[in-house]
Amino acid sequence: TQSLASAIPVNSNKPLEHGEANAPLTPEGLRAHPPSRLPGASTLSEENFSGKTGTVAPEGVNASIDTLDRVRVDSSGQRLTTNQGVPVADNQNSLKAGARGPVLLEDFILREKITHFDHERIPERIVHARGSGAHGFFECYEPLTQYTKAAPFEKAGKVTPVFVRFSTVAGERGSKDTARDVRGFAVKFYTDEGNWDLVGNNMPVFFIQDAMKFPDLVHAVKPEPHHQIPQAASAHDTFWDFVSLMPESTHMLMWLMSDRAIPRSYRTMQGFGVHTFRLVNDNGESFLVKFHWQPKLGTHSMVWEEAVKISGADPDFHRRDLWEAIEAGEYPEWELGLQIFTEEQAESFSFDILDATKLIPEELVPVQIVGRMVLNRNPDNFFAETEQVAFCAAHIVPGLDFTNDPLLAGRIHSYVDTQISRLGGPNFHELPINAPVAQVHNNQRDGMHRQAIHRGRVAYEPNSLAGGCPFQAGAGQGFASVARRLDAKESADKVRIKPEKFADHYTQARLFFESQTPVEQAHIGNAFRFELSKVTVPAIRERMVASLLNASTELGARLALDLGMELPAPLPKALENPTPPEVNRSPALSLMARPGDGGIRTRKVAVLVAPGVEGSSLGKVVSALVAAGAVPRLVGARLGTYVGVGGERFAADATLENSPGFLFDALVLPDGEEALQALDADAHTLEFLRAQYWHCKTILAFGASEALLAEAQIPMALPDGEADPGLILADAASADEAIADFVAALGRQRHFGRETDPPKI
Ligand code: HDD
Repeated sequence: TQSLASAIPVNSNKPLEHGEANAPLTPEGLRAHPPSRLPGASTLSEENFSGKTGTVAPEGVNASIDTLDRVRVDSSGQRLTTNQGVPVADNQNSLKAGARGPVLLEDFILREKITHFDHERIPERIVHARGSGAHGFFECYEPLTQYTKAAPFEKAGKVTPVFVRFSTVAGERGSKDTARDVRGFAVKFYTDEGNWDLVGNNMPVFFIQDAMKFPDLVHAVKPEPHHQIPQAASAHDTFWDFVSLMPESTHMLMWLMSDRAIPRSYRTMQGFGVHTFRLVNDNGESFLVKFHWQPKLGTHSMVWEEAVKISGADPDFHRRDLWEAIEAGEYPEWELGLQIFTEEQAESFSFDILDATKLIPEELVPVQIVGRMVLNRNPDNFFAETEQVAFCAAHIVPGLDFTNDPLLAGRIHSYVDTQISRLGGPNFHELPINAPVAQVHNNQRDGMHRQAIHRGRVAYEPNSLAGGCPFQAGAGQGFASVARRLDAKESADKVRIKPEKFADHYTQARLFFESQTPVEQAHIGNAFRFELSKVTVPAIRERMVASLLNASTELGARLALDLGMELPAPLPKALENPTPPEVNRSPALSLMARPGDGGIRTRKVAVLVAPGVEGSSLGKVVSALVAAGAVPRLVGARLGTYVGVGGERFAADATLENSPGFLFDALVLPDGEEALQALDADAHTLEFLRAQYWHCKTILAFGASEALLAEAQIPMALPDGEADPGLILADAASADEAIADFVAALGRQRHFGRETDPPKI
């Protein structure tokens, strides 16, 4: 990335927008960002190694950082002032009439401080309230000028700064990260032709086909209005009442009940633009497109039981994971893939590409990789950046355009509108995180919190008094909508109806279910069972199962059994004989289709320590993990140093109490008689061990610690009698080999062969 610095499309004249001819912002003046972290140091998010955290981007790869530098504040070495810059002598005591007398109205310092505090909160996002953001850049691999004139795709190696915010949907701002939910995947590209927001999700389809239903959907999934229960959960009556009456949501429900809804990390999930968009080239020709983000680490998820436990022990699990990875220089990376196709192709598909409840199987239109996105800098301030960032589906740039997707149409309106109440007025685009790197010139004026100081007396166009400026860019340079209607044969009468293929609600739900591995299908079934078992009204459960029978008789029958109901008749379908699909299975829809490279970078491993551990094998495993880029943590009954039998010293920085097993990807049990006695006497140890096993994680047991496995009733073989590839026993002689096996097993992430329903452990 370092070498990219010279290729940056930094907007060297952004300061000129404000008339700051001598401002320090020039391409040469790109600021260096000193690493916040010493090499080899811990990456705990609680620790700061420099005065300011979040400053690890390689020098100059992010042009948006420099415009933000104009507003960065660093108070080191500064005296305390009021908001008017008046130095404050005493920040401890209010101004009183006598030591025990009343506080005086005159105390403007107290009043300013309290008044500001009283107004510190802004409304949270109506959906996607809980999120985490990071800065980074997009780099184009090859010019895409054949398809689009959009600035980021102009030439190979072109770098466009981005800010990304990941989120859950239903929960409030302080809710847990690991809820079963869709994840938002919103990318703001600060292109040199203005900002482009690709406001996507980690699932390629949506619940509804028309924005008209969005408020209903959100009201149904949010906590129920009378008692505000449950928080960040879809497992309740109103959600299932609504979706069971909206068969168009069936496909999305399959995704939501799959492990996609409980990702292991934001870094291990795909992203999708969902709608069909358009690419437009210099000749005005347009192509249809779907956007895909593919994580370099592969796609990995949690298991439900684990997600539930993590939400108690570390509600910030995903936020922490993203922060720590970036601070450690393990920059998360995704490749951007495009499915590009023509209107003629679209017309031949068995489904309608304007229907956001449908995806385009990769077998039909392959995904073409066109670039990569790297997140390499944490925000300096959560509120100023992550909370105030305003993504808007309406924000597109020349070279892109919308289609007539009726869900997208509502979004084009909704996002700008919501920012006006959330961010307090129409000037939210001036907040530093939202300001484009491109210059802004128009005749819009005034409004709450206006920052720009416009010169001159002209605020209209056409004008002669300002030489006609700012002038229209013209269709060649400026944004011009594609004139073509998607379907020229359609009449343009005003109607409130849907196209016919929108009525096929089940074909792709079936496609998704049939494309999953047996393990994933079992998890989908378990998730439906869990959620529907929380529904208190039997008629809702029955209607939902009746609907699911249309997608999969196997799934429907299983659920009827699991929920203790008679098998209902399938729900009548809106379209009895839909066009047969092009494919019945699409293996790319399985999470297992993208395991990553088998590496273990950033995986967290708990290494249990106690007084008298057998130290040499532990030392070896820790070194091997560090060498492979994993993050071993020494976990003891208490913090501090433990001495091994050979005098080795191990400093535990986590405890059995503060870091329970389910927070880790793998576990190492030490050898050593005295140590094992101590671990055995602590009930946390067996809990730890059982969680690791239940959640299908890798366990390495040295020497006599095998006895702990037996005590925790951990089976040594899989239910089918095969050896458990995730359970590795080592004696002193075989330590090296066992460590290599352990690293390889950890690379496979989970050992689902252990699973039984109900779980035995
Ligand atoms: Fe939305 C936020 C994604 C449909 C209205 N949406 C929001 C965010 C994401 C999405 C990722 C959070 C952005 C951030 O991090 O700040 N939304 C989607 C996707 C959809 C979708 C992928 C379907 C394909 N959304 C959708 C519809 C509407 C909205 C149909 C309204 C008609 N969405 C909003 C909103 C939010 C929002 C109310 C809440 C806060 C915000 O915009 O800034 O305008």
